[in-house]
Amino acid sequence: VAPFTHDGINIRPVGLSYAELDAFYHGFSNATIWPLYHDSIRAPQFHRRWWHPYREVNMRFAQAAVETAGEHDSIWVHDYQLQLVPGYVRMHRPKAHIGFFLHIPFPPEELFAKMPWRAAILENMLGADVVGFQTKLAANNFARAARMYTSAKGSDTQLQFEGRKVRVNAYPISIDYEHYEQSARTPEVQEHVARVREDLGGRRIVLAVDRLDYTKGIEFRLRAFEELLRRGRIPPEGVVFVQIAVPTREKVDEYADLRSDVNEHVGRINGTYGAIGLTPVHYIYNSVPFTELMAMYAAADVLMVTPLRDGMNLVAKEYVAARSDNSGVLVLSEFAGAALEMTQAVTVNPYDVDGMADALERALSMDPGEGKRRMAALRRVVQRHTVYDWAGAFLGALGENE
Ligand code: GDG
Repeated sequence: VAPFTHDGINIRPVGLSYAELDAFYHGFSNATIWPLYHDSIRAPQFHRRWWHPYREVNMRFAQAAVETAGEHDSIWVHDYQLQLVPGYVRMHRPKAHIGFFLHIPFPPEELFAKMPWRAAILENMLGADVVGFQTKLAANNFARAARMYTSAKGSDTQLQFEGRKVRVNAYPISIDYEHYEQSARTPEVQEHVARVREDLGGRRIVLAVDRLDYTKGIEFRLRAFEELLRRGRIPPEGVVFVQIAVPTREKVDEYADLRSDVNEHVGRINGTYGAIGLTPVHYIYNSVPFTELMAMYAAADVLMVTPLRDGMNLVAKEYVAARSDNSGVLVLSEFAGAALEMTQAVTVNPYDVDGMADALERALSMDPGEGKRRMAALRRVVQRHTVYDWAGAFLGALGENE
């Protein structure tokens, strides 16, 4: 594919064969690194037949960057699919300013230690001048692993590696706050909100929005909603749970299994607690258009963001940005990166089904004054730290290097 321009940005595609897509993307990226870096919630698979294409594809991305970048240019590499790119670029562009940002967690040493190619991964990440993570915890895990498995020396925030300084730090990502706040107010979205409320029979709305990924805690969340109904204090006539689950990585076995487990569980809850014309769980296995998503954020009385492990989680930030009247309650997992900033949410252990049912009851019966105070505080956090601040902080650090 030839280079092209989109929104004023020049894009140079890097081509992959289907076999490479399988091994590099579905295999090493999504069935080795993804589970390993998310607490090994599912067993990571280690295959040499995936590692070689992963290296090959990383080399090809690095090559494309080298061909387009000048000697002193800044190059910002993103995420777990491209961890080797900083090192490969460094070989050919020793004076470039290279940044690397990991969008997902970086695991503690006991887990990372299993990675058969741990030294190669760390050494190539250390090819960057700035290695950034969502949280301090991830940054510290990385610095520790680097000191353990490479020749790097130094502190948790500054390492020396092969005669260069490498900064290691947390740069929590965020959203375009204004964009979400304003989109939620448009007449088109507001009309949609009214329709959604009516369609759902005026019940209180509990919403969840995730890719259908085993890291997002969807099964435990369904159990919590089921427990809420079992307790009977809030009847199915009074509350509805809407789960939007966006299809993702369907070629990886674990995702197909998760899909059928969730289908079955939703069926069981609706079979037990539903009636003609009354469906307790509305399950959408599809991506919804942006205006609909905004309408759901604006309509939801409670948003449940309960991942078992998540680098950040932007859905939590988008929801609060959409609540300009300060209504709505955010129930948030302790294990999402977002929990470190969004301390006024109702926090939960996403493995604790009873605890989550308690949190849901609490959220649904929260005194409006307390709810508004909490939401206002949450909105301030996101408003004061947007995606532009995130990019500015990272690129600022990259510019300071040398
Ligand atoms: C990775 C890390 C980190 C979702 N459903 C629909 C839809 N979405 C949009 C949301 C949000 C995005 O997708 C999901 O972002 P998250 O941050 O929640 O999660 P991941 O996809 O796992 O992202 C994560 C992130 O990278 C950024 O660094 O926060 O921890 O895992 O923007 O709004 N958008 C539309 N329809 C949908 O149905 N239009």
